Amino acid sequence: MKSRLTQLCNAMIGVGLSLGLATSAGAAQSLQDVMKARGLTEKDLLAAAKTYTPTGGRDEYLAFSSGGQSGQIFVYGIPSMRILKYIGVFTPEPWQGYGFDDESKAVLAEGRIDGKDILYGDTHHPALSEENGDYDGKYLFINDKANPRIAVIDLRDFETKQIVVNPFFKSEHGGTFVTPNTEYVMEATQYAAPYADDFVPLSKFNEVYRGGLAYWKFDKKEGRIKPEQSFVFELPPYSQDLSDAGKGPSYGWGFTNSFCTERYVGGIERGRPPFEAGCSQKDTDFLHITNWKKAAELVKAGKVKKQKGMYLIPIKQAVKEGLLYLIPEPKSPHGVDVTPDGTKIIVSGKLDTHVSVFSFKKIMDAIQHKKFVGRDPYGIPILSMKDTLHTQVALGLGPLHTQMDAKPCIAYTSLYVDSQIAKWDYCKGKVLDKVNIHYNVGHLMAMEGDTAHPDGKYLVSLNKLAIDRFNPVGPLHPQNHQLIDISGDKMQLLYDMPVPLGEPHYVVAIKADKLKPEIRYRSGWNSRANSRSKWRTRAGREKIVRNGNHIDVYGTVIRSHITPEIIEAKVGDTVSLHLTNLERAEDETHGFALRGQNVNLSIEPGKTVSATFKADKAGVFPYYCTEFCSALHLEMQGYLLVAPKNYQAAGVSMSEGQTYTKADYEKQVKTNLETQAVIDSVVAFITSRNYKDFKPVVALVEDATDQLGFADEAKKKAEEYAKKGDYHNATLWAGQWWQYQVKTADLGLRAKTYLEEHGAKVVK
Ligand code: RUQ
Ligand code: CUA
Repeated sequence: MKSRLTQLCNAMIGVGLSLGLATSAGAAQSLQDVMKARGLTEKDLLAAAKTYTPTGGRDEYLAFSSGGQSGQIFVYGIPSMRILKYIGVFTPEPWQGYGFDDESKAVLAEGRIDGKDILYGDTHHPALSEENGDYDGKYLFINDKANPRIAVIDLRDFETKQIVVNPFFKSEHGGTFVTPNTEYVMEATQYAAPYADDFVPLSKFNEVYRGGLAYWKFDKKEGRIKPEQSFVFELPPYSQDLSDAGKGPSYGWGFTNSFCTERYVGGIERGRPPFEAGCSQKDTDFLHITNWKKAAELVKAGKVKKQKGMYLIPIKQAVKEGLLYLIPEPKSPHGVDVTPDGTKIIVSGKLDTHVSVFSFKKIMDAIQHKKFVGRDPYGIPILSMKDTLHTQVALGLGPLHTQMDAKPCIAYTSLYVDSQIAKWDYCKGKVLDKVNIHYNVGHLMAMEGDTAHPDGKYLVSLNKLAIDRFNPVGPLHPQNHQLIDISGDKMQLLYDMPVPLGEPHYVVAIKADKLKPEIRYRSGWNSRANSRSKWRTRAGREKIVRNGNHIDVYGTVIRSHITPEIIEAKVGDTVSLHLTNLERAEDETHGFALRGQNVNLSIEPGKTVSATFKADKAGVFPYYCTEFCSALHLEMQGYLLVAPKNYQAAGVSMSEGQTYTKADYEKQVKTNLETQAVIDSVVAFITSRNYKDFKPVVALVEDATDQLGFADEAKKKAEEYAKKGDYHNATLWAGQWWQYQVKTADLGLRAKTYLEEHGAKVVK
């Protein structure tokens, strides 16, 4: 009889043959045939060639997109537009075990409001950390508009590490935007509300309701926001909107616009005109100008009082110290964007056809000469729009957001109502080109387009509606991210990417080679706390420790077993599972799922995670690995047995379905020797090639060597039992020896295929 491995190899060859046939059948068609059959134009082919990325290829940029109402972030490559990852941020995400292990539950718990778990977010604006105004590839921030919160994501492992709740705001929008060295993360309110947590009637709107702008202090070394070093500007109850931080000459200043400076309060159900009417009466709203650098100095000098754990700068103090100014800006503005050189501030008025370009120098001149046209009802000095404007350019209907090109003075602005993107020159005030998008673009994003040194090349249009772009999937449509080539004079639409997630607002893209994510964790790592886990467990040191009613299980996972495989508890016990993944190989994640207890873990190589739950019911609870990690993955299983309180074990013997004899043992050993021969031939192939020149192969070989080491240990145990005449256990250990051989062979074959596909050379 053929060994199982030979069968496996034959099956593999079979797959290869059928693939080969399919490829040659495809190759028989010419490009023209395919174009005709699919109705493609030459322009389509050109677009395809600009985005298509062959297997194993890499993207030049990675984009981090807000996942809107999903409370997540997702990551995709540009120009391929292939989605690479979802990152759980404000919402539990089962694949990553986010919100299911104790470590990540602690992160989500930081985001509680009034002690309540808030398990969703309305994510809007991701921001990458910066150094001298350019992305450094270290951290990512995102806000939650609905529950005023900010999250910190570490780009070493793309995991959420911290959530902070704004103690004053009841709603926000203008975050996250970072200052040029990530000194601070900006977050502005949206809908005004009282700072206190009690009831305040709407009749007190003007006196007690407030807007605000937080500057959250970020510690780059630690990778954490420091609320106790952060400060908040008290602002009038206007609806503050987006922000941007100054850079270059405008370094130290922040810009935040607003709408509904009418301070209108609706009540349509009472016969009052609705918010939308009352909030769009005036021709202008206010651009808020804040001096965060001077504010930080005041805080440092002990001149600002603390409230609710943060520094709060009252309007009066901000005005007195010259930290806060207003400039009228056209009706119901949306985006505010500082140009790469920091000299100009571009504001779009949703209800105006213009974008307004303000000059930072003119703003400073007006401030220096105290040239104010008046004060708002809260005493904040107002600069004149005329004095501070550089130019205004009519772009089209509903201008929202602006991004910058690598070429000087070139910007792109989204036109929501027109469903277009306009390319224009903000120095000369001239429109250069327009492209139609599908449909109603909100944000748009050029490569590193909000930094001091934008890259240009591509633009992504984040559309609010998809309507007819994709196959219908019911009333709720996917989102549509459209990729546009901006390398030439004319913009060219390249690709539509449907996204089945919440409405994305902003997205940021960074040059992929600036990111240096890890492949594995240091062994026994608590990734959320970024430290060694106190629960880490080494191979052979697994144990179950009982302390009164609490059981701590120090376990490990490795291809293909979970240690321990049997856990006994009694009703009423609290069980804490602590599992360490012992793997060092790339992509060898193990999962862990347990019936009925909401326990679902993702344990990446090196990671230690915990899951604590109450064994509140007697019963049998199978658990298993949820990642198909090896041929014997289905056997990666175990039992949690919860016995009734008064249960007394009658005996310790396990009943097994089979007993093995000397003949069984010898048969297994024969299979193992045959398998070893296959391994040897694969090893001979690999070592006769220049495999050391291929990094992925070197990693596979290391992993295979580890597995072979385990095989050796199992072999020794089998032989010891055989020597004692215990052929039952000898056969079982010989089977385990074979398991490790199969893993070795699997790795070896993967390495061999890689070498064949990459033209490895024969060496002497
Ligand atoms: S905002 S477009 Cu947060 Cu513009 Cu959505
Ligand atoms: Cu580990 Cu499947």
